[in-house]
Amino acid sequence: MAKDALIVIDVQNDFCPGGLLAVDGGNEIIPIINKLIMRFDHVILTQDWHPAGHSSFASTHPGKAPFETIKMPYGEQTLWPDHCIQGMPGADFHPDLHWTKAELIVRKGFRPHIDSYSAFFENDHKTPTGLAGYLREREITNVTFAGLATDYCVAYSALDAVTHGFAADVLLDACRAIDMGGSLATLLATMRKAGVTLI
Ligand code: VGL
Ligand code: ZN
Repeated sequence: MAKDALIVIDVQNDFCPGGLLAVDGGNEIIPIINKLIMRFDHVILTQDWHPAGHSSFASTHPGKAPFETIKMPYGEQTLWPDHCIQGMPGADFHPDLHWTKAELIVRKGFRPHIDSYSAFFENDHKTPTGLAGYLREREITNVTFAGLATDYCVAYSALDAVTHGFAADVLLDACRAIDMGGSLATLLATMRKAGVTLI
């Protein structure tokens, strides 16, 4: 029998209006996500969780500005404004998010030299977060994604879920995108092709 979990991606202050890497309308999805949290038996949250001076921050690379890209040993990396620094208010869940029901919080992006968009793997696509093993041990087969941002952490998480053999849905009304250089359209097409169900 299918067993479902809701995975709420990065609904943190820094990704909401007023935050350091604000996603347009990021706070608008919170009431929808709160309803989903009530409906699902199993809820998992993720938290972008960077040490200060993280290699994905433009400020760490002299002469680089946010939203430029650089080559890292694991491939192209977009540089971001400093955001979601461990223990800072910007890394907290948004105060309106009803997060207390969560059974697991997965933190990612804590290795200084590698970024992590996906809840399953770091951006080298090799270093696991442990989430796949957790879901398998819990016998969860279907995962539904909501949160921020559609075209980064949500998309990469959904794609990796399918790679791991989970059925993956993305509730687009419960997500908002960064949408840089057509990234939203690209990632929506990539997800569709990979077998992610976009709702
Ligand atoms: C994210 C950029 C950098 C996300 C995290 O949660 O989508 N995007 N770090
Ligand atoms: Zn980040």
